[in-house]
Amino acid sequence: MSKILNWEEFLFPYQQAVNELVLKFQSIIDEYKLRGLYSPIESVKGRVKKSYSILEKAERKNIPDDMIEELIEDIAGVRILCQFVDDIEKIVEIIKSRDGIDLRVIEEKDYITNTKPSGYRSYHMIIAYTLMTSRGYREILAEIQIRTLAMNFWATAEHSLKYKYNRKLPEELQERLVRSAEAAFWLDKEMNTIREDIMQAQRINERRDRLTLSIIENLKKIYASDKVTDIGNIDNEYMKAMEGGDVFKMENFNRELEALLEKIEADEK
Ligand code: 0O2
Repeated sequence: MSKILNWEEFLFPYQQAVNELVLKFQSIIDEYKLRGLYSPIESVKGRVKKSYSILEKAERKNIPDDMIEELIEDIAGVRILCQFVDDIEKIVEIIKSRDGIDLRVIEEKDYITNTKPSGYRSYHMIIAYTLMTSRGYREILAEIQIRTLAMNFWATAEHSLKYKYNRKLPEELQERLVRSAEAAFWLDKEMNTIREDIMQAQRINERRDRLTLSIIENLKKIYASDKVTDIGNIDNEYMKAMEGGDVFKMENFNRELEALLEKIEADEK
């Protein structure tokens, strides 16, 4: 029988730590995007381990109840996904740059260089996160898992299968999983080699999205003005500028719209 009687209270700070960490990593993504830069972090999510899962791990590892907080490092868990293997190193640097500010890095486990026999690849960082509670500052252990989308696809599938087979996967399935982990890693390595091309394409797409929004906003303002008489001509120019999604043509058209808007504003004064 567990000595932890009030799980809600026990897990509360862990949930608070997960919420704060997810918010902080999400803000990093948002800031990169705002500055029109490529974000090494693709997405982030977190979870607090369920009480039954904590107890199962404690039993499996012979951890007494009063040592759970100290020895189970992944009660608070954050998972950071990235597109390319090279992004992992950058994310690790981002986390290390916060060392001594709002967290302490306790341990790093590189399961990419040291792939697990199962085929599992991921970079783990165990941190002590500083939490401000109603009773003052407190450090909470958390595990940050950093992996590519391909690594995550594999790990999620394997995790579900492990649950289905109660952690004892049939040998043939284990072998197939090891082979598919290698295939996923091959994909990661291939994508890494064409990283620059993919990133450039993504940057152009983002620029095109921002330009489209700006053109539509400018057109709205122009249409709302009673000073413009040749709307038909502007419509024609719009169709030509948007044809084929050429960013340079769109940029030129947007500059023309901005100049026209400036003239309208000057006339209205
Ligand atoms: P869950 O359900 O994800 O929370 P261990 O002895 O391996 O159980 P330890 O010593 O705390 O755990 O550390 P380790 O090996 O770094 O594993 C921590 C977590 O990494 C695991 O938590 C998994 O989330 C993930 N992980 C590690 N190995 C594998 C693997 O082979 N396959 C998959 N899919 N995930 C793995 P939990 O508590 O085991 O599970």
